[in-house]
Amino acid sequence: MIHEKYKEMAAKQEELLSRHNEKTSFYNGIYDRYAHPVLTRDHIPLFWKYDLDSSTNPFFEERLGINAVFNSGAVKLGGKYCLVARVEGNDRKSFFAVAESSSPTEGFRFRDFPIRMPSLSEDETNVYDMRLTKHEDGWIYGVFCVEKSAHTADLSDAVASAGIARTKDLVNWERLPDLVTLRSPQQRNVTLLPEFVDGKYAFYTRPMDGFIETGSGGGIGFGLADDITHAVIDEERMTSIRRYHTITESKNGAGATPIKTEKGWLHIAHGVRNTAAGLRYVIYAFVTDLKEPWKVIAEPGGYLIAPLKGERVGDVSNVVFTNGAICDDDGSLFIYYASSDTRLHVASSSVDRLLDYTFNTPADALVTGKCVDQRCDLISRNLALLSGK
Ligand code: M1P
Repeated sequence: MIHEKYKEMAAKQEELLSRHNEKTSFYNGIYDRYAHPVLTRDHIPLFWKYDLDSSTNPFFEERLGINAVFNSGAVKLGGKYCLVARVEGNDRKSFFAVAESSSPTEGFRFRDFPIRMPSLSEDETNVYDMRLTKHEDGWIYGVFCVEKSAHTADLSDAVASAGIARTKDLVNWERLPDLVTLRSPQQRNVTLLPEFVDGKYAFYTRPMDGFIETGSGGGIGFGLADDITHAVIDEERMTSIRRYHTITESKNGAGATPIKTEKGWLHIAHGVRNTAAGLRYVIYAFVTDLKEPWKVIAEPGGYLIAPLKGERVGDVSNVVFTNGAICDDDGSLFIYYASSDTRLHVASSSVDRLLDYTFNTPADALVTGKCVDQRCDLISRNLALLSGK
């Protein structure tokens, strides 16, 4: 028999799932924020966590709890906004699950089952942060981080690589061999461009010396692979590098799959800096050339999205992170970003707005004197306008 508590909890969850999500009063002219996260652990179907049978679960206890729902790949499929979320169990293991809605900002519901991503070896301890690419070859690719134990005395020592799988429906996945980067020992935050470059599969990479430290890995790289079924990259050209005293000083990694615009590939990435309170992750934007996508042609200084108010607190506080955005045919843009490795939000904007932002926001001048010059220039022009001169 179904436990009597189930009905009560299902009704409560239904209120959450059908809740309207309105824009907040936050304003910067670039994007809008929303009152509620689009996915949280409370969005997880009850039947993923509880044994509903009162004879085997008389106290209606959670049997397989869920800790967090966060970093999500995003793609529009069959008219639906589909998110492939990173779902983390109480046991710390992450897996992927599809939540979909006919609205970009509310009403996301998980499909009945999570994704059963085929493993390539027994050693694959964790998978997370899938970037989805609708490629011109006809497949939808998921590129994600695969984590394995390094089998050293230090139990936290792990090896990260870029897993690749492809699908047509987000249900059935064909796992391909992991990306091999001949000159970088580890990879995280790899994303695949939707178009061939010189007839090859084009990846943005994030070369790393170790599991946590990027080390000599200078930021976001770019590399080409002849064959996606055995993807091997030799040279990684650095695209967006880390710089001293900027938002990317500690780490610089790709975010959402780049969006093609008339002016270039729009990137919504993440930068990390260190503070006395630990790492701070923010989201920033830049544009690369359409013909030579390894070349940055516009990069505004500073961040696009930083953790705000309640977003600042969670399992890994002071973090915003994105690995998915959806651009509609009318140019509306929805950036799905997670806060503090705990929940998923949406910010809405448009391609026009973000191109205006990326091309017309001054670049980081790198030294304080020049940054003050930039600000004084803006003030002078505004004061002249205000005084009618
Ligand atoms: O905890 C913050 C983020 O840390 C990692 O990102 P990066 O590789 O840039 O350090 C990822 O594990 C990401 O999932 C996580 O949100």
